[in-house]
Amino acid sequence: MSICTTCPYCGVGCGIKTDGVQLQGDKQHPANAGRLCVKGSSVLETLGDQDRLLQPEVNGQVVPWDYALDEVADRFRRIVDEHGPDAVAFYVSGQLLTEDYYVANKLMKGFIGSANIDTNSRLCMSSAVVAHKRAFGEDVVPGCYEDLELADLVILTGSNTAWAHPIVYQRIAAAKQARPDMKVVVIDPRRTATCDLADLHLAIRPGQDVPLFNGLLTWLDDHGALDQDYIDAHTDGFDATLNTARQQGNDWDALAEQMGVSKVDLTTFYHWFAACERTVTVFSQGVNQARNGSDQGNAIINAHLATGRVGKPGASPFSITGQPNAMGGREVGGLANQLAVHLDIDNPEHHAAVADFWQTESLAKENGLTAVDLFNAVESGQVKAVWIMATNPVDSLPEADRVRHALMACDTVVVSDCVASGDTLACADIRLPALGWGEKSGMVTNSERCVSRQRPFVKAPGNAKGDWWIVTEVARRMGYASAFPYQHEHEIFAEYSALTALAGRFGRRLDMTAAADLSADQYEQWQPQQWPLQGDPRCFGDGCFATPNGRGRFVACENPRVRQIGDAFPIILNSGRIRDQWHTMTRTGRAGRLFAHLSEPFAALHPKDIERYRLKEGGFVRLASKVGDALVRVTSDAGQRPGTAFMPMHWTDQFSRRARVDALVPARLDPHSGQPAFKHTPVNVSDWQPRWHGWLFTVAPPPAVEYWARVPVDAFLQTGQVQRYRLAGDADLTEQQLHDWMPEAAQWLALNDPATGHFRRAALDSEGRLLAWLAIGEELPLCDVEWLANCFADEADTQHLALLAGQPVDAGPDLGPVICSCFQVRQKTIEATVEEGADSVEAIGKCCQAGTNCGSCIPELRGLLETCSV
Ligand SMILES: Nc1nc2c(c(=O)[nH]1)N[C@H]1C(S)=C(S)[C@@H](COP(=O)(O)OP(=O)(O)OC[C@H]3O[C@@H](n4cnc5c(=O)[nH]c(N)nc54)[C@H](O)[C@@H]3O)O[C@H]1N2
Ligand SMILES: Nc1nc2c(c(=O)[nH]1)N[C@H]1C(S)=C(S)[C@@H](COP(=O)(O)OP(=O)(O)OC[C@H]3O[C@@H](n4cnc5c(=O)[nH]c(N)nc54)[C@H](O)[C@@H]3O)O[C@H]1N2
Ligand code: SF4
Ligand SMILES: [Mo]
Repeated sequence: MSICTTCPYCGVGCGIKTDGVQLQGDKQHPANAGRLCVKGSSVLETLGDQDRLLQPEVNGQVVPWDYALDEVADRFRRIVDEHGPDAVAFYVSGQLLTEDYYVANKLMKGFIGSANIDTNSRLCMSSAVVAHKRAFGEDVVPGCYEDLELADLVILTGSNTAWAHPIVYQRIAAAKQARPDMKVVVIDPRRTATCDLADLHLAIRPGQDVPLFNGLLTWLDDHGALDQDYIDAHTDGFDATLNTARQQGNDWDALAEQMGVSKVDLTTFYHWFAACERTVTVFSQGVNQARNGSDQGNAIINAHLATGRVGKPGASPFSITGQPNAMGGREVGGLANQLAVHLDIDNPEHHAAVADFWQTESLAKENGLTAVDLFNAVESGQVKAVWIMATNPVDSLPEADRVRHALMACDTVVVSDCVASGDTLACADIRLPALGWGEKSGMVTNSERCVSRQRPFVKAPGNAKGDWWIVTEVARRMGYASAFPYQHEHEIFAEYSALTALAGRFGRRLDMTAAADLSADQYEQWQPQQWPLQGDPRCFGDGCFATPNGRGRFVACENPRVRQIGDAFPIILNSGRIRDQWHTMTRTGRAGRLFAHLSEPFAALHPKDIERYRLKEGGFVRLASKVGDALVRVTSDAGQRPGTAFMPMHWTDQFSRRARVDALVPARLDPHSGQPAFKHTPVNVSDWQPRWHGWLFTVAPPPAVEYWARVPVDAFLQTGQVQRYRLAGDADLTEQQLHDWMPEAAQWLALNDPATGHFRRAALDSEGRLLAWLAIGEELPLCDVEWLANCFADEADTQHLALLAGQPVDAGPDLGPVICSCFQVRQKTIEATVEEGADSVEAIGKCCQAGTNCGSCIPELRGLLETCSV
């Protein structure tokens, strides 16, 4: 039987229909109407018990649930009694469901009595939250996805929409195809796949967003393009904001020069903005993750307020959320400086109302510690117990090595997670197995405030439990049983929905009250619905805001201080996402297919910088910042601004030797939101030339060498899943070492050529089945890694000669990297179709299927069309 559920990945929140074997986009879901990107359509491949955390563990011992829950409750109880409630903390995640999030927040703020609960949304959305609250009085995204289709101008700033929100990108692309007059502007220092849709790409210098939007305000004023009636009737603070914006003057040549773009491009952008009543500005981490992320958000909103373009069809600022339930977490109050249902901790009336609703006398009175400060407090010993749920701070917080040391030294670290091995899990005293996607049940809210169900369709593995259940059980054991009576997640959702009545009482737009009396059956039947559950799906379109006087607020945004780039760290390191991986890879890292696009950690640099710093394309680069270092491959990318580099955020110590980008990122925070500046880390780069390179296929952990990167292979031996390691090293290798890297085997194939430093080994069992394979050389040994992976899966005994060669005897030509992950179509195949006359994405699809399923590779197909036809 098929069920309808919601994709576990990004904040687009696509509906999925699946029976556990087949999976397709849900045609009825308003977010995607049946479409799915490559991550969504491959999610079934990431399921399975392999490397799952299946039993609770205390100090490394498997224990029954009762024991583990008592232990958590006792330790937290003891620390609170001895040191007060602020000596404990929760660190949670936008990947929790609304019900999980609600009970975690209720327990910490409402009953333990501390607001020391923060979430990874601090790293993600908190600057946008500040911007919304300052401008609108409430953290509300005013618009809907439909607005992107109605707009005449779509601005995508600090957003690699094509890779990070693919279905939103596809909706914009389809709208533009239907209405070719529609314009798309991308603002990003880097040329990304998103730029393929752009009529204009403003490759501004990193961090120049405030000057850009301040310039826009000035330009609109100079050209009589403000909506003065709207400003007068519905807003406060315009004059001061315009004055601040005007401080940089209106010399467009000088401004363009400062921002590193041409004057024509700059004024074209301003002109289009002035001309298009229907303008949507989508913003994401390039805006939020900055020293002045909150101001960057407000500078965008200022331009929309000044033209009356908020919450109207086709016209809105649109902060797009990252995680599947980033929005839900903000609704229930997962941030340390929010109460619940968009109310404020430090507002006495809000406080009294929530305390009354929860029937508690211990409701936290002051804001708690925000993510980075929270882990600083763990480091200093002020926080003595921390419970981490559904996030991986040892990889995703800035100064990640410090975070690891802080956790190692902390008295009590509890981690609830789905997987058995992870960099944060390795620091845990107590490990609690949580249900994952496909097993858990609850609600999520997407970027356009649409609340959808995640429904279970596979059996819980081992003893894993839902996060809400785990928190509820601990709450009961801490003495709060009467406030945590829940038997089923639907009771929690109904309670949360009822609580939103308080939001309405205090003039907030968040309204779920129609779901307050939801029965279990209605909860089961829930169809995706936007809040406010009743009335207009857009917010603030009438010019009435959630501020005390109902007026929207301009926020004067000072230009950032120009930072001198020192000789010690001359490159600005940017970081973010790649198309086929999700965060710390605990899910996407299980599907070999998702490594076909990009299989190793890398730093992308401009070809000029590669030359200047004497790096080698395809070689290795050591990056060092004030706080840490990394070792990754070099990618040449003419779309990088000279003087900048880009590293993906995904690789952890589980997947490579030293490629955690957050080991490099210093904890520089936006002063209003506490969000770290992940996009602008000063680093230096230097070449590393290993003495040898290699490939190793084995089920064993990686050998201790200078560089390794792992890709799981779709082949299983009795001892586990086969892994493919790319290796490189400096030290001489001995026969013994090579021997130690290989398993016990009945038969060996070996080739030694000490003259060229070339060694090959294949380990076979008594029936001739492949157990492990190794090749080492001064250059990277030639082999067909996909063919080799298949040799592990094949029952048939492969020819020994081919095995030693690492490729089939009748090997065809190298077809280059996989571009279309769905149909595994490679670059050379696509290029051949173009050379044979395919002149559009559709034509390529007809010839070789590429791009015809999820469409995630369409931007790359366009790129190939361009390069091949040149
Ligand atoms: N494939 C994939 N998709 C994802 C995720 C994933 O892990 N993988 N994660 C999800 C999550 S949680 C999030 S938050 C979103 C994030 O989605 P995005 O924000 O779109 O993704 P990022 O790659 O972090 O960064 C976006 C862009 O900001 C640009 N940028 C850097 N500095 C500046 C600057 O100074 N100004 C401007 N204007 N731009 C700048 C970067 O070059 C980058 O291209 O993605 C979601 N979707
Ligand atoms: N340098 C740099 N750093 C960044 C960013 C960046 O752009 N650059 N982006 C930041 C942003 S926007 C984000 S959102 C963060 C993301 O960073 P994280 O939140 O640290 O990354 P995830 O890999 O999503 O971690 C989720 C963890 O929860 C587990 N999990 C999954 N589902 C469940 C569940 O239902 N219950 C429980 N208990 N566990 C579950 C997974 O196995 C995994 O270990 O990274 C931030 N860090
Ligand atoms: S765009 Fe892709 S990753 Fe995001 S929700 Fe839709 S299918 Fe999932
Ligand atoms: Mo995020």
